[in-house]
Amino acid sequence: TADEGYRLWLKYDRITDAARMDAYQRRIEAFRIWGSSPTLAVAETELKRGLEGLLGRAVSAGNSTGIDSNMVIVGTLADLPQRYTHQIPRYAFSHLGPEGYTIREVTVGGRSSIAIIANEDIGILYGVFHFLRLLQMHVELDGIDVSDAPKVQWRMLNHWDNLNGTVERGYAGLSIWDWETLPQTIQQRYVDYARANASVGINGVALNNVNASPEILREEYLSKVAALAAVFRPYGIRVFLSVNFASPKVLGGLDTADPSDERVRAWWQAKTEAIYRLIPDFGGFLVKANSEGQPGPQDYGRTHAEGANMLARALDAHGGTLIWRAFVYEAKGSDRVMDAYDEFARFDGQFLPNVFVQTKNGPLDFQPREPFAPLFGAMPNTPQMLEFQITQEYLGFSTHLVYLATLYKEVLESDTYVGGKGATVAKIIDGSQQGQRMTGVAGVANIGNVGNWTYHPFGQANWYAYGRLAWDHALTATEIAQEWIRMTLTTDEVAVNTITEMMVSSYEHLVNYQTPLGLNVLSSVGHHYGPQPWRRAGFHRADTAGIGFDRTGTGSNAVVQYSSVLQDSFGNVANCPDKFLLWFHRLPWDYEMASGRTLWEELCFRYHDGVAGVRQLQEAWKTVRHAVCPETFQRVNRLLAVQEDEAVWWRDACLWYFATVAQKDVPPQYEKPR
Ligand code: GCW
Repeated sequence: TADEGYRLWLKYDRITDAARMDAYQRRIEAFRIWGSSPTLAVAETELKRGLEGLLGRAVSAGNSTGIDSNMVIVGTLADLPQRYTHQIPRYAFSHLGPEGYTIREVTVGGRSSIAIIANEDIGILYGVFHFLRLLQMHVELDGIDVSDAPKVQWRMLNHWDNLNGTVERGYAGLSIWDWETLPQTIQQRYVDYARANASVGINGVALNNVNASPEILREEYLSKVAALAAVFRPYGIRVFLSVNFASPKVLGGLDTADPSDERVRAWWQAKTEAIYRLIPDFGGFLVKANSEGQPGPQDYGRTHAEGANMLARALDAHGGTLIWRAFVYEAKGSDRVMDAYDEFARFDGQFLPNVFVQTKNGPLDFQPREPFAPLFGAMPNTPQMLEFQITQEYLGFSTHLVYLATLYKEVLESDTYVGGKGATVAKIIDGSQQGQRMTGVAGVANIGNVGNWTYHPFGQANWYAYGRLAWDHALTATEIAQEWIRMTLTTDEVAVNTITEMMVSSYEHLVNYQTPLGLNVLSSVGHHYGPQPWRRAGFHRADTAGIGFDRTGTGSNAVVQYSSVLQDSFGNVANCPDKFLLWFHRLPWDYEMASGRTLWEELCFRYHDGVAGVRQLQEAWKTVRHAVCPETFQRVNRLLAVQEDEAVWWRDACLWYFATVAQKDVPPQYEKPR
């Protein structure tokens, strides 16, 4: 169909499985929502649209006929009549919090219905999306009893969208924000964006690039921002803005942006007040300061903490939140991966309570694979927001099929060993390990204004999976893939399994054909598209003697930023996992690997294996042709061909280059570089 892809995972196409359809038809005659609010109104619209689409008939928002049979009953604990809720113990609701919900069978006078119940209206909306997901996945409804609530408070998308419509590191067209026609023109796309986000529980969005234009704080832009905030509000989504630290100079005509200057403080206070007059539930500011040329407090001899606290104070008066990024590498020493920790760990406990420090998952920069950033665990008195990248800056742009849930899970499940075993990054982030009360996760968005939002049809899965994991980090990559496939592509069992296998294996293929064994930043300088290892010697350190970055005591000693247990494993070549080997160690080409191969042979093997993996994806995709829509089939098919071509390009460029440096030959069992 023409809109193939635009509807994302919210297609609600008529169910074709006859038995399933029959069961659902009998169970769902009508629905009824108690209470009224803008959020309940969008919940009702969604439920009606979903049910009518899936069941293929009109479904009335029944005035209760008095016969409570085969209904979908929806409402908050406060709004619903007692007859639906009295059977449910009150404690079942206490742990649901403001955003959680329960979906269960309720029986009144011997007649059974399904109830979606929450404490607050937003929980109802999330419950409705969950219910529709169950139907899309053909889940049995008899005896249903699910309860769910988010593990993390802020589940954010960060857009790196510029005001001129371009998107930094965006590969899906231009920005979806049409600043020119806002605030008057509200595009349907803004609404559908909010629906998609709410369907996975995303509740905060930073609209503009962290390399922030001061212009965003001009009044004309703020009225546009307010118009978007009004669209998102019923969906439980609050708007944040990235701000430029030098705004008081650029916009305010001051001669300084020094955070200790009274005029600067007053300027931010007044600006913040003006924002809250327009947007009473404004989320707050996101700041990239003293990083990659951006202005910041250090320009005036002040610290990150002083800069952040100045803005946090202005926001605090209105209940706002300040998110300060830890992505800094104006390398004091010779190893940039150490900088964020060196710069930030010492400020633990010095930030005001409404400040998040936002830290990328790894200590370098969104590489295909990095160990987790050692700041996680190292700031027990500071709320830390974990920043993932959904846009595939270093993972094949929007032309490679790479399912990122695998990467996200690897990070979330990494044990920091801070304060003992089991202190995973997930537990640091959700506050359960160190007791932070504010908690959050951010993902750098991969969407743009192309018809299907993400360009690669499987890019949608990364948006989806990010949202699902932000809500519940205990979900597995496999189950999330299956949800997404069933909702988006097909419910054919064999095809679902094939595509799941494709998705779950895809990440390792990319790591292998781009940066195996802990290598990183072999990509082209600037745009980061394709390989350019010959300009990346500072990262891989290859020469005739060997390859890898020594981060042990004989090198930069970055490994000391990790807990002692990890120092023993990462820092010890015999214990270091292969996947991080060359991240932490510099080794001779003939170093013998656990596989029995030499390091050089292992590199050849991995690059070869990565390409072979992409060819497996191509083969597997061919087998699901009958089960997915023809347009999507062709599109993915073509993209896989590009991916295969580029995987070969990566392998050949890297192996040719390393072979030259190492003065080695590629063993005959592996394909020779072209
Ligand atoms: O990965 C790098 C990107 C920059 C980006 C920066 C950051 C927004 O190449 O484009 O700038 O990270 O995260 O600040």
